[in-house]
Amino acid sequence: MGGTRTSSKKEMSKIFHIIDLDSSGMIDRLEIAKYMKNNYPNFPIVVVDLFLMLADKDGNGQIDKKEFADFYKVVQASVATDMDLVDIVYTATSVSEGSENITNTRMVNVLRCLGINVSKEELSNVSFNKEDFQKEIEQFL
Ligand SMILES: [Ca+2]
Repeated sequence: MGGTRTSSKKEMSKIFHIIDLDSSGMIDRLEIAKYMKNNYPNFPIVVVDLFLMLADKDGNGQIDKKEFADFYKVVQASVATDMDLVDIVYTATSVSEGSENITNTRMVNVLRCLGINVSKEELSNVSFNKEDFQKEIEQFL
């Protein structure tokens, strides 16, 4: 197991450097969007934006290696299991949150990123597990 983890970490690092076109040590939306378009044309670009929004705590539009590692986990899982959009969005959100339960504040941000404007008060729950999340999103899509 340890060996596998090391090699996937190395592979991830290699990919990060490929994406980081200007070698700034950070990747921005354009760099990541370009890479995803070339390598994973079916991956929803809205999830790239969503992940940037979730991962980018200081709002400068850049993601670092650690944040990218989380994003890459989502990409790999979605490719391996052929997830649908709602599934990918949920996975991206929960991976970035480090929790399977998503708060309604976060849910509002996720929905906004998908172009859906709702207020916290309009949501039925204060915390969403996967099933709640799917129900809530499907209601708006
Ligand atoms: Ca860069």
